[in-house]
Amino acid sequence: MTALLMANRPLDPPVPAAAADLTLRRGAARVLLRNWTGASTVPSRTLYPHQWSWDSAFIAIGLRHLSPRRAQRELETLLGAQWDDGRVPHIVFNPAVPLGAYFPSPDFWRSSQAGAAAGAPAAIETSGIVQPPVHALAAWLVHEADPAESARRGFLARVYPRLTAWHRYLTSARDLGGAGLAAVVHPWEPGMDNSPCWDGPLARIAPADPSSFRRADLDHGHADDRPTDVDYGRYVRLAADYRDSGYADDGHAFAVEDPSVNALLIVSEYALARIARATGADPLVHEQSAQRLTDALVSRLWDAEAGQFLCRDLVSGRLVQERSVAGLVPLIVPGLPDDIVRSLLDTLDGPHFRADDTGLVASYALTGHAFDRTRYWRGPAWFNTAWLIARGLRLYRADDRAERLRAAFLDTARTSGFAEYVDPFTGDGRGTRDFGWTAALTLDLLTTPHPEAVR
Ligand code: 9WN
Repeated sequence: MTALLMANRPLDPPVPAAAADLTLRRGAARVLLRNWTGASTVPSRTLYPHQWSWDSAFIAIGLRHLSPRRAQRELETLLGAQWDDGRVPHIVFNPAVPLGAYFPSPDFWRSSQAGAAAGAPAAIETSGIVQPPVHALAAWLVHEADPAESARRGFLARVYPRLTAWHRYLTSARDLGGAGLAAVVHPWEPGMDNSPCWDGPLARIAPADPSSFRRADLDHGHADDRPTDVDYGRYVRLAADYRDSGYADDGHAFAVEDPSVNALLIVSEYALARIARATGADPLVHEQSAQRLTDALVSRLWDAEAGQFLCRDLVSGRLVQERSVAGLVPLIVPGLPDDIVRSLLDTLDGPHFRADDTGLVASYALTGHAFDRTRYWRGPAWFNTAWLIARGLRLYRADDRAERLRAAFLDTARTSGFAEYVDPFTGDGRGTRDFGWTAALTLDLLTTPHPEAVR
């Protein structure tokens, strides 16, 4: 080749889109295969070496494209650790993992003993708190990936009673505000652990003595990406108090109605209606419950002035004046009034959330007083919330916007090595890498670019 021709050749020939997608798909599949433990998938081999509840739901949604059977198993393993009162624990511990690998460990939660009155399993150790109910949605999507295999294994018929009991727990024992919405009683429950939304409600909680526990997260995560020691002390205090009450759902010092948790509950109720119809049960009861929850979500948590949903602190009775991505997630809820949808779309693309350089959605307002571009849930962009918002955009026919978010998601998942979360301005990976739901939802967006809404 002549020097002239060499000089004209682009240094980095563009990789054709199809080839780039294939490489990304293979990378995502590799993460899911490596994180599989035989019965479920760990979010991260280092930072999170057990099974987490909402992670497993997102992971199953991706895993269904690799192995519908393994995706069913993922959900069945989680539901196998359900308590008799209906709660699905936020962590199911792997007994083969050393106690020091993650804190709080099984000897902290002591579920099989302290949770006995609430019906915790005797032979499996779990945490005693919960995470957002993405599971019925996941079960339906997993079923749809291979209805014949699902029918052969009786998948829907087996998970339906467990999912129904799970939702019943949330809408009864956790209706702490008395208006029909499910409340969370610990910042780990909504899955957005360190959100500034909790700063006010948490300020009332006295931190546990720092010498009474040892954080394992700092062995693998960077201190700047993780919660502060004082916040950790408060998490520990709340969890210990809950445990010492026998995991009873009264007298909570921290109780919040979160819009994202309730939006996911609504979407999962609609999924449960589909599951009911497919198994010969009554879908109506779930559809009515979804509609009641939607009314309560709008009347209790919509803030027209903010142009988004807010959290309600049940101890003070007031809305928490902090803008979190949790307030945009309800875009996935079918049947919202038009003016609310328009406002949500404006807020999504307004100064608070629009991270132009990456095209992703910040976890907390870029303009907020507590914004922090690296510390988790206080600003960084996450992939599960982007996936949810992209679904909401499709639901409300904002297809171009959904496509841009999808493209930004895939690009950043690739460049960040399937990071847990990223700096919203640069897309630089933060937290851990080869993170389960980032890989799983990548596979899902590559395989089902135009998802149908579940209603
Ligand atoms: C506590 C596992 C979990 C996610 C949460 C995320 C983080 C745990 C932690 O990791 O929380 O549950 O130790 O920080 O905030 O959403 O489910 O991936």
